[in-house]
Amino acid sequence: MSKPIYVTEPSLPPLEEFIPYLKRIWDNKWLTNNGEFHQEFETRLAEYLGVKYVSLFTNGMIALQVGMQALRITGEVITTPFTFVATPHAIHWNNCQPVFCDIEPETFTMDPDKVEALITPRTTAIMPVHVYGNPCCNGELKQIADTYGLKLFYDAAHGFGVKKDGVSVCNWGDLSMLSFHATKVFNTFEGGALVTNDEKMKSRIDFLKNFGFADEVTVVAPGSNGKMDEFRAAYGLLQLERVDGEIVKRKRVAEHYRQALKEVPGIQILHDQVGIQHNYAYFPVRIHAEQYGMSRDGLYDRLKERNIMSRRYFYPLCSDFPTYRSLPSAMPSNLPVATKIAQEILCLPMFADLREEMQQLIINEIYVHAK
Ligand code: T4K
Repeated sequence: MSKPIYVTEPSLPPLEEFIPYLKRIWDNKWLTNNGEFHQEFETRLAEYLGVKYVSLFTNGMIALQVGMQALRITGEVITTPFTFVATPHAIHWNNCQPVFCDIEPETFTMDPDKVEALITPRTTAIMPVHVYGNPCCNGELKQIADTYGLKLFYDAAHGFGVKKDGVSVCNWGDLSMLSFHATKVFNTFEGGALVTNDEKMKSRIDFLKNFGFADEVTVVAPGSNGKMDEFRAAYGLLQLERVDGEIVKRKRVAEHYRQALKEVPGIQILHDQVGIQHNYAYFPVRIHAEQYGMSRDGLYDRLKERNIMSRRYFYPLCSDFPTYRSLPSAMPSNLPVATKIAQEILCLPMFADLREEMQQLIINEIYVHAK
């Protein structure tokens, strides 16, 4: 059987380009704790994103956890069930309670019209997710956050390179978290970042990601250890030079899917939004079983038999996991849109080096099962 086609495949720079960076790390024997590559990567990333400050992290999950501490979030946090489980887990690890809000049917992001009804005296923050890189309705969410004095902390794990009207979505809210996991548009093997335009927030985050140390003998808060090491910071510098080209290649893959699948009954495709520079992080489609002739799970299984590993991100909904399902906001009747989309969604393989003949295999298999 041929090699599986996975939902994603990381892009790596040529190994020989990384060797000089490794040599330098070996020579300096400076491996972590705010080394030269770490400092340079933070600066270059802030320039790339058009933001004031970036704090690098060892992964996105720790960045989320530390970001909540930095913002002093307590009590209840309004979030989306249609996300990777890291989002509610970060809330849970901060001894807070996630309150699940339904999503919009077009973008799958938090529905701002449903937020106000979920606010209680215990609510201190809203944590929306730019799921698949689709930007949330920042204007409405910010207005609600401002009106009720809530923090707005974006899980922008999928949002690298996404811009609205030429401005990175990482400029939105009090804080944004990026993930640089191997499966992301921009990867540093594992990695992540918190992004802010507030200088004081940047230094608070930097204390908190280094055990709370402000200097050699002063611990200002019960911090964690979220630091990115020199290996990944150096690799990130190299990746930064390539990422725009990778996004262009992803766009080509997305356009080919859209063109090829547009006539298939029951396959609903997401289109680019006006004014948004997308990153094509994922290629989600909705399978409408009656029109298509097969359920989402049916197609998922058929593709798998052909060694095509699509994924049902984000099924089950986070609100259906044992830790969360007894919460009042987790009831499926409160989350009708998310519940429906979680049953219909399928992420097709999407990565920069998805060759045309591989993509054609996927498209053919989808056609074969159509009514
Ligand atoms: N918030 C959101 C909204 C997120 O989506 C995530 C992470 C986070 C927060 C937390 O950020 P991090 O702490 O991860 O930085 C993956 C990733 O592990 C996870 O990072 C990601 N979201 C989530 C959506 O997807 P899995 O369990 O689906 O990964 P896995 O190992 O099944 O990989 C998927 C496919 O990718 C594999 O079938 C093959 C391919 N692959 C994977 C890896 C790891 C490769 O080709 N090479 C690789 O090295 O969770």
